[in-house]
Amino acid sequence: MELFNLTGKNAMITGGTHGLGMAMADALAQAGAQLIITGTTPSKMEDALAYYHAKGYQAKGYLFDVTNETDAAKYVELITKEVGGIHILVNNAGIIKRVPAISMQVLEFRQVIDVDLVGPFIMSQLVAKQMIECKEGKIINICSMMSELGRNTVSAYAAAKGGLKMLTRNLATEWAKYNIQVNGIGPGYFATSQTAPIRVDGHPFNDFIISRTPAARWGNPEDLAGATIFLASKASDFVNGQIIYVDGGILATIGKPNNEE
Ligand code: GCO
Repeated sequence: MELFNLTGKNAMITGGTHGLGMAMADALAQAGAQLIITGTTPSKMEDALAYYHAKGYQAKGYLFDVTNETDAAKYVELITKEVGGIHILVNNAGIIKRVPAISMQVLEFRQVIDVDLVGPFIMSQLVAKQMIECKEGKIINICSMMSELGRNTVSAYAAAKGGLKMLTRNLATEWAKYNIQVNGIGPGYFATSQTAPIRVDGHPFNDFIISRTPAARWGNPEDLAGATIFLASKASDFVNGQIIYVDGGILATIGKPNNEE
């Protein structure tokens, strides 16, 4: 199990105050990592740190916007002084706007691209500078089914997550020689606040996802723990530019007719 031991490692999880980010942070802490949680909402950060500390985890929180390169640089420098080097970066912070492409405001489109794609670039570039110096590092970009597939109303999100998949491959190409492994996790459809609006009982999307997913259920955040620990640990030292889809089988199938078991 030494392969998966993260004791002594500092793991930064952007947007780690709730949802899948919190689940991945929890997994990394269980494997021994010290948590560095970023967020933008003071109340969410306060609640998240209370949760992490109640579980006995070492966790510090920093409130800044990952799309603001000046602020991000300032905080990465502060964190490095206060906590030490960042060994693991999980680019999880993201937003979604479900609006038909024909009526989406350009500003809305740009906002999604900024948070979901430019933010991970900013954070990866800042943290990679120190990873290059110590010749080791793990960057995990949180992609999506929409890195591979489109669907109505999520054009900006799909463009960002598709771009994040290719950013993952490109950073892996440029930084593997420094022993930095850059990979991604593509969650399928998970029961979180982000999907709550499309998960309500009777919502057509809820029934659709259950039928479209071979595992016939929504993912639970803890379903991401294994892939997260794997990509953050020595076990993935020769894995570069890969997206691990934790999706209950959605991407493996064209689906089945409604009346088929
Ligand atoms: C949606 C969902 C998806 C999921 C996830 C799938 O509106 O289609 O919110 O975006 O959250 O990204 O991988």
